[in-house]
Amino acid sequence: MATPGKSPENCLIVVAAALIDRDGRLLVQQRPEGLSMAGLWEFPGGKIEPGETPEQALIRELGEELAIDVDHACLAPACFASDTLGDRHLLLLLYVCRKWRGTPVAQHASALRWVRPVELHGLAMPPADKPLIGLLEALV
Ligand code: 9L3
Ligand code: MG
Repeated sequence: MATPGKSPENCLIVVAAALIDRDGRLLVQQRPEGLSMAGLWEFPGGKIEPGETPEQALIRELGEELAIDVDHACLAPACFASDTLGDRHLLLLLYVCRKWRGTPVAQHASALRWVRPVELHGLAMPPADKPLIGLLEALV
């Protein structure tokens, strides 16, 4: 039986992208003041809105957050991780993307950084993003 406050609807699905440039560096952005987890470095992305597929949501988020244009075919599902937010569960779905149009410019984040996978260990990241570092090191 479902426990109040612990139903599947309480699972928030968030999509994010590991943008990888030609030198094998990854893009992370710093969450701005006023948002939860302010100051932490995350893979860009966000919540899926009603009616969106995960890929549509990620393409929209990358346009809104970085002003880049990504084709659906350039998003490769890579790995996932989870976190607990109060009485909610967060499921983070990470896609790898090596091709986009435009140059990423922070639209909401307080800063962007291109880093080598090994450098991610030295950044303060949201709990859901941390387990993805090792997987990305193997992948890049
Ligand atoms: N979150 C964690 N890692 C990420 C992203 C994009 C998001 N790479 C978490 C932070 C918030 C929640 O997901 O708790 C929703 O994100 P947002 O809509 O506040 O960006
Ligand atoms: Mg976001």
